[in-house]
Amino acid sequence: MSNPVIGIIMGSQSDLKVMKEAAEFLDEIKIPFELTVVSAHRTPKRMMDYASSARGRGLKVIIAGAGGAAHLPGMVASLTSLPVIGVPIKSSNSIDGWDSVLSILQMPSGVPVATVALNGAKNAGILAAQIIGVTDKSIAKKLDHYKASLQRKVEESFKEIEDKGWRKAST
Ligand code: RP5
Repeated sequence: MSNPVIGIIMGSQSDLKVMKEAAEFLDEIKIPFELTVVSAHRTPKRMMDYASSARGRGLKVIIAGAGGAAHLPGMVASLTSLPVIGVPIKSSNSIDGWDSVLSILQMPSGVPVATVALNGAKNAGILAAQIIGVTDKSIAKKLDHYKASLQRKVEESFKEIEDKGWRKAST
């Protein structure tokens, strides 16, 4: 795999501090991706071109992040049949983040966006990798290792607490 199979887009460069977590995960697991800024409001034609050419360019999943009146993920989902994962971002124009969450989450029937938590770009990267892993065994294996590492971390944390003399749970 060397051509990008995942597209990471965001409404503004100011979203990069959050969206880079998706890119970092994909780098870690070695899935090729492309990353750029596409604004639904400021560059609508670019958004339409990006979404409508995505499948033809070999992309399999799109991760789209936006804040405030976060229309990018939903509009991109309306223009492609690729799965779109939406990342609501608490941006400078967000009231409290709920505006971004609801703008991405509350899609009309027929046009789904898989919405992750506020600023949840890492989970978007993991979910995109899991979608690729449905048909790519080597990616699926790496994800199994990743999940096992999460389990190990929790096991280490409770052993550390118990070693400090806190009472052991019965399970
Ligand atoms: C949204 O407006 C962007 O996705 C960003 O989260 C927010 C603020 O953009 P800037 O004013 O920082 O460019 O469209």
